[in-house]
Amino acid sequence: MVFPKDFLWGASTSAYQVEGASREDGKGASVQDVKPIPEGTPDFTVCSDHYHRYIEDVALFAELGLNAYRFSIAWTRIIPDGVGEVNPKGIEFYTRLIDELRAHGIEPVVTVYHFDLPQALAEQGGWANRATIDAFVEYARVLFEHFGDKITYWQTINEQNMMTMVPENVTGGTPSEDYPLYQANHHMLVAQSAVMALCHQVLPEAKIGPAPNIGLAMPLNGTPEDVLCAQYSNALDLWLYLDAAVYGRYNTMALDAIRFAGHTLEIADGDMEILRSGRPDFIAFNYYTTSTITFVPGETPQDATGAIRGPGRRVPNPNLPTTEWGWTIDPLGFRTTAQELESRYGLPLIVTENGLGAYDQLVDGHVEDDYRIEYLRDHLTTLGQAITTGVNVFGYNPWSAIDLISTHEGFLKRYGFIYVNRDNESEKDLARIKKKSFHWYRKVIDSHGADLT
Ligand code: BGP
Repeated sequence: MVFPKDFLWGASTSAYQVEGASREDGKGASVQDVKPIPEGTPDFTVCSDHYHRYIEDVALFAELGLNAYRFSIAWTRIIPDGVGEVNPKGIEFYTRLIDELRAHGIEPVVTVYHFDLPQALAEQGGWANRATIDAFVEYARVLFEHFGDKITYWQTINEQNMMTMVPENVTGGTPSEDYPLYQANHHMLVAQSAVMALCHQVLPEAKIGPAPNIGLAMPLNGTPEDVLCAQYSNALDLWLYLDAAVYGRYNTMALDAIRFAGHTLEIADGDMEILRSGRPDFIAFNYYTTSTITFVPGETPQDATGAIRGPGRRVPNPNLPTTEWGWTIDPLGFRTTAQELESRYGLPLIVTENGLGAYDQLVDGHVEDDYRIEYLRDHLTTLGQAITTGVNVFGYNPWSAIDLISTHEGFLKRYGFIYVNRDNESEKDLARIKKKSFHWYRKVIDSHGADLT
């Protein structure tokens, strides 16, 4: 048997993309609710209406065979203004959702924060403001108090690296030119470590870890310059986040690239102690793709002596196909990435996202998403290979359990096993329809990963 006995066969969503009810029952606005919406896509008031239909959805997750469900809690449902009053209706909703999952034998795998910073905090500078560290720790404390006896697996922050690399994920709209990217990132790292330490202190049985987006960068050519640029890219975009979370230190190459590029980064007294105080029990990671890097003279950071001091340019990989949105498809890169994580950190791993966004078509009540089955099959195959070589992976949660809003395309770009009958123009009846991939994944789970056909 390739997959371990207690393997978590799950699927994934996030609060602001699936729930809707974005201004109901006392919920405050998050940066996602107020950001400019890409033309032709809906806002977040309805999404997949999971907030009102979670009972039906959880029943479908159980029918799919899931024994885990990875979702996020909306900070603004729990503490509408980011700090201060706790909203009882928010606590009630997640209590009901978690109880419903448990009643169906589904392990809740909870993300504390997935791109939906409270707008009230964003107005005070968001993560650029040190006060957000305390706000995050207090928010986590509320979650631990109310849900600690029901949850074993917590993830601190979804894709912190994608919030720093694409800052609109953290600030809502386009950040101002003087937004201190790496200062804000530093505050997030400190907050994350403080929350991991708090979790271990108040919930000794619980397990907690970070959830970055990890896909290795590789050199386009076999030139030493491309290799060095790819190494910088991995340091800056990946290892910065995990070295801080796991070892409580700044990755040297990342720090060099940050300082050489002239970013502000002030590390206050005591911050490194906090970083060292919080240790993860596992690494959760989202994997969609690898990247390919090349050295470009005049563009790649170089100092006066000509020494390279930062990453190169991301380019398409000529050896690999892409999705309809130009994302490179690299199943073997999934194995390489998992093995690299194992050799760098030696911690248990859980995949919290992996999947294919596509223009699914509902024809005569059916969605024949063979392309998604192929993508997931190829990735599960290489994940199995990684496990066979000794990598400790304890769960797989493809994105997404059910169709939900994609950041730039709304409902045009779908990922789910369950089709939601709506589009960008109309909410239609929001009916749930099982796609072909639903039946395929159920068979995979039933056979414990032995039957991927
Ligand atoms: C990840 C995010 C998810 C989800 C996914 C797919 O980066 O954690 O929230 O959005 O990517 O992205 P997209 O919908 O842009 O294709």
